[in-house]
Amino acid sequence: MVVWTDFERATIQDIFSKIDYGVVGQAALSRCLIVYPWTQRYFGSFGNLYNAAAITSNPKVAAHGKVVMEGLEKAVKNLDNIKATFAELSTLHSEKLQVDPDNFKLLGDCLTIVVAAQLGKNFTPEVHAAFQKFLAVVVSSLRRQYY
Ligand code: ZNH
Repeated sequence: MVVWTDFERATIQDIFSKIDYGVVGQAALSRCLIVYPWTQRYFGSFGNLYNAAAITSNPKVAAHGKVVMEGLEKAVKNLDNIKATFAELSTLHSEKLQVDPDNFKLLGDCLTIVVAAQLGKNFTPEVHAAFQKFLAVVVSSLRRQYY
């Protein structure tokens, strides 16, 4: 079982209360699709992902970025039960979407960059560590239904 300190709980909740899911989700998913273009293979129905300008102005990318952030919000609200919270989502990514689970870490790293840029000097080493731990638990929970 994952144990969270009061500081970690407060930090994760604080980050999610401050960020705009639409802005951050769009930026993180766009970054992932640009920096790791092979991740585009899962988004064949999203239309034009031809270059960075097309990706960052694609409304489906923006909408999906927000959906991912709303998914993460469920984890924030269930910090003591992330694995169970994400059981269904893990099965969906494994069996239906067939997303290579290594991509969860890549998207998580892109999200860290965007959050760091938004928080500026408030993104201290301690805040980074708490956020990184949160993402690690999220990634391992999303991997859980893969075999
Ligand atoms: Zn994912 C979907 C979340 C990652 C791909 N996703 C999805 C959803 C959600 C999510 C919530 C919706 C579901 C339903 O509908 O039910 N994701 C998520 C999260 C994460 C992720 C939280 C981490 C962080 N994904 C991911 C990645 C990828 C993906 C990495 C690749 C690369 N997803 C996906 C897809 C889909 C999803 C493809 C479907 C979309 C549509 O719309 O179709």
